[in-house]
Amino acid sequence: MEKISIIGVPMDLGQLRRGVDMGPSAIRYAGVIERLEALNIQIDDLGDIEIGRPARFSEEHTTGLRNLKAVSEGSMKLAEKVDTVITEGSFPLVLGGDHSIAIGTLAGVAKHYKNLGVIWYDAHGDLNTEETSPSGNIHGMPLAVSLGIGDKSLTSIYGEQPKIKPENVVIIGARSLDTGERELIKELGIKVYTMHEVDRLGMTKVMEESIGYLKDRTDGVHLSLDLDGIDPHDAPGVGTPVIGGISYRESHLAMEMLAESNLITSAEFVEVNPILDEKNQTATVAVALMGSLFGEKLL
Ligand code: B3U
Ligand code: MN
Ligand code: MN
Repeated sequence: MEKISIIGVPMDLGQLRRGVDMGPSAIRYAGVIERLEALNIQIDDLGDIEIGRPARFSEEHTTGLRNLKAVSEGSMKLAEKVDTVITEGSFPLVLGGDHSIAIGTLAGVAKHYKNLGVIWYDAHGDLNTEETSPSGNIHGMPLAVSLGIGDKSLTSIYGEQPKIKPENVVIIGARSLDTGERELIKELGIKVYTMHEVDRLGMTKVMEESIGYLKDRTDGVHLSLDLDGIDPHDAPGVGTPVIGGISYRESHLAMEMLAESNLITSAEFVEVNPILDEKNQTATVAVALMGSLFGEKLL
C-alpha cells in the first residue's frame, strides 16, 4: 500500500451514549499518523466529515430508528468521500464514531467491487432491523443494512442494491446476539466465529480459515473493527462492553495475519469513546492494531 487516506466520522447518533463522537480526535491524539508514517506509508488526513446534530427534542429521537435523518445524511457524505478516496487510488481508513457509520463506508467501498468481502470484528452481530432491535439504535443494524435488510432510507444510501452478499461476510468475536440476529445468521448462512470458536480453535486457525474463505470468493475485503470486539479489560472505552472478548494479543495476531495476507482493501475502527475510557487506552489499542494491520513487525 502506498497511500492511506484517513477520514474521521464524529458520529454518536447511532446509539445513546455521548462521547463516541470524540473517537476520531482520540485516535489522532494516540498517534495514528506518526505510527503509520513510520511504516513508510504516505498518510493523507482528510479531516472529519461534518455530522448534523438534531435539536434536543426533535421527533427524530422518538421514532423506532433513532436519529434516522442525521445518521442517513452522515452515511451519505461518508460514502461519497470513501468512493472518491478509492477512485484516487488511496486506501480508505475510517475512524469512528459509532458503528452506524459502516453503512456509509460500505456503500462507498461497494461501488468498486463486484464481490466485496467483509470481516466484522465485533462482540455484536449488528444484524438488527427496526423490528428486531431491542434498542432502536442504528449502530446495532449496519451489517443488516449493508446486506440490503432494513429501512429503505438506509439500505438505499448511495445505491439501491445490497452492498454485500451474505456469503462474503465473516463475523469474528461475537458474544452478544439478539434473537432476530441469530435467526438471520441461520437463514442467510453467515459465517460466524463466536468466542466459542475463538477459544476452541485459537485465533491462528480462525484467521487462517477466514482469510482462506474470503480469498477465494471476493475481489476486495473491508475490515470493520468494532473496539468492543476486544475484551473490555484491554479496551474499556466503548459504549456497550461485553466481557469475555478477544484479547489484545489475539487481536494483534489477527491484524498481523491480515497484513501478511494482503487481503484488506479498506478498513474502519469504530466505537472508541474517550469519555468512558481510561487515559485514552482504547484509542491507543486501536492505533497499535492499525500498526499491525499495515505491516508493523516486532523484528
Ligand atoms: N444488539 C444490541 C446491542 C448493540 C449492538 N451493537 C452494539 N450494541 N454496540 C442492539 O441494540 O442492537
Ligand atoms: Mn458494532
Ligand atoms: Mn459491538
